[in-house]
Amino acid sequence: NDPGTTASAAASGASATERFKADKSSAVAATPPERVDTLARELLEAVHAIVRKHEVTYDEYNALKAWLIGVGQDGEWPLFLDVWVEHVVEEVANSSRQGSKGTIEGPYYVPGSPEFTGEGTLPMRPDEPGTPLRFAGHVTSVDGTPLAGARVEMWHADDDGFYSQFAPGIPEWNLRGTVVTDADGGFVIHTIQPAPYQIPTDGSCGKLIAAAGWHAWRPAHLHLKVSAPGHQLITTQLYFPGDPHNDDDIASAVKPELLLDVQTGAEGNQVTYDFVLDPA
Ligand code: MBD
Ligand code: FE
Repeated sequence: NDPGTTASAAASGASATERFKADKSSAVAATPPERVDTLARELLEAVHAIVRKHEVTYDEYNALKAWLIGVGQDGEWPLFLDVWVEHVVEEVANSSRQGSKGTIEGPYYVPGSPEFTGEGTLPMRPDEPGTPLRFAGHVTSVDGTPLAGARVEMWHADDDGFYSQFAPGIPEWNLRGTVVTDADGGFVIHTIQPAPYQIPTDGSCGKLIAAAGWHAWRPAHLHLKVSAPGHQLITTQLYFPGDPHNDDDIASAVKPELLLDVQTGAEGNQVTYDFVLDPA
């Protein structure tokens, strides 16, 4: 990336916060008061118990207060919550699913990416760096019925670990696209293989990571949403074998079922992965 167009935590955080407000903040009105009472009270009680157990000092309390203020100012609430909380929400939400496993969405999904039918290439720059990847598969129902007209949306970071619409200087729909399955439920997506990804280190989440002595890495990953009429939508991510961070993802979002079996070749890499959807 050019100097001067380098992504900052505050800029990508502001974009992620606006994205969330536009797409998802309507959930607030739908939470009944009994649930708010129970959940907010138990969360606060858990905090009180930690303060007592560890005899938290005023200095530590003020450090927490300063940090929480910073998370909001940097727009990093979507990042913080999706990295450290969403994986448990996903586990609870999808525990009874019979079909393909899913995992967290993360903060960088944008609905409405360019569509193609059957086979196509994600929008990318003419000189897009990275190893070419052919990703193919089928979408079926849990009873084995092929699902024609299913939608497979894919989005992922570029070779520098940046997402279009959240980092500056990248074309709007770069490495984001939607393929509609053919009559057999099949699809083929051509893209480039993403690189391991570090969450922004120059914002409040990065400060927490540094202060705690953690690392900021996620393994390289493809994000997907797979949907078909009458079926449950699957939000998932797929990972590449041998990535050093498959075992210590900062976002705890890797599952064994989500590891790809990639074939390497002179023309690039190839992989197949099928999606099985539960009835709605
Ligand atoms: C990502 O790219 C991501 O997938 C998650 C879950 C959190 C931060 C950045
Ligand atoms: Fe991601």
